[in-house]
Amino acid sequence: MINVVIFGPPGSGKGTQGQIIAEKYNLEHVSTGDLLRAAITNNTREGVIAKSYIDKGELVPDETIIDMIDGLLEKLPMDRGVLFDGFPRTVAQAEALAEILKEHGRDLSTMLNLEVEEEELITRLLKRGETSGRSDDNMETIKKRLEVYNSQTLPVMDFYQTKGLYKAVAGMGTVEEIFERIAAVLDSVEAAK
Ligand code: B4P
Repeated sequence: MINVVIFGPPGSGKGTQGQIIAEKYNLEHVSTGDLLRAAITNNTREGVIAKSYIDKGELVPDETIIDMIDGLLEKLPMDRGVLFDGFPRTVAQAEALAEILKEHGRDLSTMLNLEVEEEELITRLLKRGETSGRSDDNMETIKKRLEVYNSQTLPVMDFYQTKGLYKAVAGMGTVEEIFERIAAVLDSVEAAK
């Protein structure tokens, strides 16, 4: 059983690859972005908090995110691995994840970083914005999300590099080509277990 973090800037394909990985490796797909958007649709307490941050391209406060993940892990079957998509996004979240996994008798197998050029990220997100209806897929908010990624999320890479869990994956190309690269990493991680 493997537990995996899929990491990368906005538009790097975390959600796209996350769905495929979860299906092929039989993992629970936990996307904080999807959970927050569902909370907004359902107008829950978390949703009301999250909306004001997401609309501005800012990160939702760590406490809200960590509580959400902690509560969710309680409910997941112990015989299945988990794929974390869009989480952790700060070093505080990465530290909390390590604690939460330990409490639940799990450990992290690897962190996959999707590497994509910034110009391509903007192109992908603007294209999605034409049809997604997402309040954060517009030029102004995309620029803010990229700034926030560079200042608050990039340090998470060092956190996992130090722990020996970091794997870089080239995130340019077709969805299928990128998945093949991811599968090569995950197969070797599984084989080493
Ligand atoms: P997310 O939903 O995680 O949004 P994202 O970073 O933009 O990634 P997403 O998964 O949507 O896009 P993807 O790269 O798959 O978060 C949204 C907001 O929620 C954040 O800004 C923040 O405010 C908040 N939030 C979420 N998690 C949080 C946390 N842990 N802490 C604090 N706040 C949090 O793909 C983008 C597009 O590229 C898609 O349209 C896809 O079709 C396309 N694409 C994918 N692969 C492609 C390829 N190979 N070629 C061409 N296009 C491709």
